[in-house]
Formats: sequence, structure tokens, C-alpha cells
Amino acid sequence: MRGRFVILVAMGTVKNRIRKNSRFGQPQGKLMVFFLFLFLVFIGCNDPQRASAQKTGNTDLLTLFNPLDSAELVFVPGGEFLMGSDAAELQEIWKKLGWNPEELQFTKTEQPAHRVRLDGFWIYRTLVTVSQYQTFAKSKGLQFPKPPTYGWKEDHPMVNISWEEANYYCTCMGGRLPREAEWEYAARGGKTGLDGQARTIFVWGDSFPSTPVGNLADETFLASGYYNNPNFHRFEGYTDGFATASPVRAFPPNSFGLYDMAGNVLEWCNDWYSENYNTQSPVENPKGPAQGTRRVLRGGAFDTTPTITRISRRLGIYPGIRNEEKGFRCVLN
Ligand SMILES: [Ca+2]
Repeated sequence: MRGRFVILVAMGTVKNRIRKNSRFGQPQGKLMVFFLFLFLVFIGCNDPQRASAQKTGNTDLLTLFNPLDSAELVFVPGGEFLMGSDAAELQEIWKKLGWNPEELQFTKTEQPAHRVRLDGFWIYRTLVTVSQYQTFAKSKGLQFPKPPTYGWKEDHPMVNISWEEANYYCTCMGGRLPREAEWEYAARGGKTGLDGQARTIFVWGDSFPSTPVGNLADETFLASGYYNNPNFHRFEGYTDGFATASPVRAFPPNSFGLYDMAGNVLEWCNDWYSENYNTQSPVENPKGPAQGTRRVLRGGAFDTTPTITRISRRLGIYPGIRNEEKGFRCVLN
């Protein structure tokens, strides 16, 4: 593709939603504002897509559509937050929720909690869907992955793809995978843990949910026999109705307007994984280690225990591994 590009100029309308965001204490309301924006799209995955948007009005949930895959994005305003977990905080969580202390050994990599400052960024509101990836794979002549055991459905998250494949998709859409710090900041939805702001254990709060909040390892999952383990550590007493993957907008978004930041399928992040990265992360816009052998996954899935579905939980997986509980979303450059 080098040296060959086409400039596509698209002028269109972008839905710009204004609504209350409790972080700013503004009145609840919703207003559709239309404005023109200009996209300069360099066709070809080796060339960066450039997208620019002019916003009008005082918005606190600003959205746009990527013309390349029709994905809806939302702007997450920059800011500072407390990333990761402290040992004492984890002990308290385990005690409060009555969890097996043996699982605490997997939390060392989250420690310590530390300040991180990020610039604002545009991120996909949903996981990339099967439908979007099908269109992409066809246009690139890529072999489509084998189906998950629960079959392909167009509005489900794309799964069974490696980190490289997910990264290639995002690159071709003018972006990249989210950095781990961006992912955690986005998942926290403004509850930063700083300046008197609370932080929560899960995306929806601090205890097991009683109303639908996401596609978790619930009673439906247990009853399906997916793991053939009647004692599987699940969200006891919670029923979301999905034993495996669900449509990407099946549950309410968080306060940044993002869907599935807890559960459904795990999300590939851009960063290399290092177990002790939180001890050495820079404060400003951390990008992860310079090298590594595994990549970061975040967010929990329909089949992960509550301890893994916590916001702070980090996983590191070899980038070539594909399975039916791993998907992705993109961030625009
Ligand atoms: Ca479920």
C-alpha cells in the first residue's frame, strides 16, 4: 500500500449528544446537535487515517461515526485517576465479598494503586462486532476464523482472533487498540479515586448486581454447564439471561457511554504485559513496557469469575492465542 493512497473527503452530520453527566452536576437533558466534520482518510493500512471533528456546543458526551466501519465513538475527556489496587484495599474487598484468599495471589500485578494522567481520546462505544469484522475480512481477503461454540451472530462481539488480527483491524480503521491505562480510565467512568471521588470494585458498583448490568458469569451461565462445574465461582444470585456472548448493546453503558466494559468478552489492549508494570509506570500517558511476550487483556467475560471481572484486574496472554471469550475495540489516533 506504500505510496498509494486516496484522499476521501466526507462531509456529513454527526450526532452530538448532550446529556447530563453527574460528574459535572449539570441538569439531565438530551439534545441532538448536528455539525459538519471533515474526514481525511488515507486508504491503506500502512498509512494513518486522520480524522478530525469540530464540535459545537458544550457537550459532555460527544460522539461520532467512523466512516470506515460505521462504528460509533465517544470522546473520553482527559484527566487524572488512581489506577490499579493497593494491598490493603484488596484485603478489604476480599473480606467484604467473602472471597477465597488463595485468589489474592493473582492481584499482585495490579499493585500498587498509582496516579495516571491521560490526554482525552476517542474510543469505540462497543466491542467490534462480527458484522464489522466480516465486512473487513472480505475487503482484505482474509480467512475468517472458525466460529465459536455458540455460533456467529452479527451483533455479537468478534472473537477467535489474535492480538495481531485485532491490531490490524484497528490500524486499518485509522486507530489502534486502547492502551491499558486508557482502558481502565474509560471503565471507571469518571470515578477516579482522586479529589474525594470514590472508586468502585466493578464497573457498576461495589457489590454483586441485582439488576442487569452486563453479561457476566451469572446463574444462566452456570446452568448451561459450559464449564461442567457446579461450584464455579460465579455472580451468585445474578441472572442476565446470557450463557455465552451477547449483543454488544444488550446492557446499559457506563457514564462515559461505553458498553460491555465489564463482561461479555475480554478486550485486547495495545500494551505488552509486564507483571510489575504498575510499580514503574510513568504518570503521563503510560504506554506499557517497550517489549514483552504477552499482551494485556482487560474487562472480564461471560465466563470469568467475579475476581477477574473487577476493573483493576490485569491479564497477560500470548498475542497469537485465539478463543471465544476474547474480543476488542479500537481507539482512534
Ligand atoms: Ca451471562
